[in-house]
Amino acid sequence: MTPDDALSALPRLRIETPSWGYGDSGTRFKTFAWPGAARDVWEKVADAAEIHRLTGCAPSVALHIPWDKTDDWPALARFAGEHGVEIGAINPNVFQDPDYKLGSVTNPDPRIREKAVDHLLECVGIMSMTGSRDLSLWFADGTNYAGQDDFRRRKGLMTEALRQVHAALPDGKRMLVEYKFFEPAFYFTDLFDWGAALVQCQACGPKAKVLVDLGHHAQGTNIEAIVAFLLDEGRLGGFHFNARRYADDDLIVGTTNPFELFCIFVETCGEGDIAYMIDQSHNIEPKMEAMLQSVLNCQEAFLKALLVDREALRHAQMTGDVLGAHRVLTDAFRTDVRPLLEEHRRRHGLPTDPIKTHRESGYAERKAQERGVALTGGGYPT
Ligand code: PSV
Ligand code: MN
Repeated sequence: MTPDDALSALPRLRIETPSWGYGDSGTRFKTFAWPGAARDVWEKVADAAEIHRLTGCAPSVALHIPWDKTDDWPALARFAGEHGVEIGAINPNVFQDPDYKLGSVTNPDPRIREKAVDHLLECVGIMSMTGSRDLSLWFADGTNYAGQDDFRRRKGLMTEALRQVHAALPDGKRMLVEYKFFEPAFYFTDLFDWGAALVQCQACGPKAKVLVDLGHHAQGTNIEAIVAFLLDEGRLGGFHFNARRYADDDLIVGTTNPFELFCIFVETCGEGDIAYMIDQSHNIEPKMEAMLQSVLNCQEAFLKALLVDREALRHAQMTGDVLGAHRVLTDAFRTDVRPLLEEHRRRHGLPTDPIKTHRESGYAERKAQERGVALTGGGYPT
């Protein structure tokens, strides 16, 4: 694509930010309170709106239930609208209640399975009130030891639960099924990879799509190939961005392996209805600046992917020019797109240097004054 065409296509990129990235969060060792971190869902939405104001490409915020529960969903949706953003994916939580020690929808106890499905259906109800399109499903279900439970029985229980949710989804809504090969279960997880998630989605119906989270793969997994396969099957529904050097660790996307991020966008940028979302919750970084950096890293990688000379790539591929084809990609990857991004921001009335503008705006300092040090806003245990 020419730089001009790439600039016209750039506004296609919309990245959702997660409410849980604005509250306090930590590791299992310590949560450090961040001065000014959002304390409730209203403050999280306001922070998400500020990120959108600065970037112009983060127009929605994902919620996690019950962390973000409110008794007036329409008021929250209105509040979001007044701040220039929408409520995005609804993420049920079937992993923190003590009942879920042995799993949620694949728990051996039918009473607990029913409780989990009820919560998922409650979240489908919330989607209607917030105007959300996607229900984003991740299960901590799994086992720790060989023999602990029966793989095939659990597979059937997962299908049964997902089908109930699929049947309850109104037209135009989707369910995104996220896989993860470890944690908190360490021997087996019920949705251990994209194949398991895809099979479950196919068993449910067309509203079920796979969600790929960058941090949920073994070292060395070729994630861009997974993305290509799922797109080809019409089943790639969403993508969670983060960076992980060792395992799922919530670091800022693009900081560990920017080339991988670029290669993923090379596969997705032309196609599909993919919900791109940041799934990070920062521990020692300034909350707002970390989120801003994450969105900007995605935008930069996306723009580079748009610049790939597809015709030259195809020609090199078809003529067996192995390194020529590779160089078509690296040429685009190596392009300094900062001047183009500045031009894009000028055209759209956005700050040309969003991080500088954020730093100079005093937003973080003002919020620190107003909100203080709370250690209450996150969903994770403190
Ligand atoms: C699980 O590790 C996950 O990636 C899921 O998307 C959750 O909803 C999210 O993190 C927040 O815990
Ligand atoms: Mn995720």
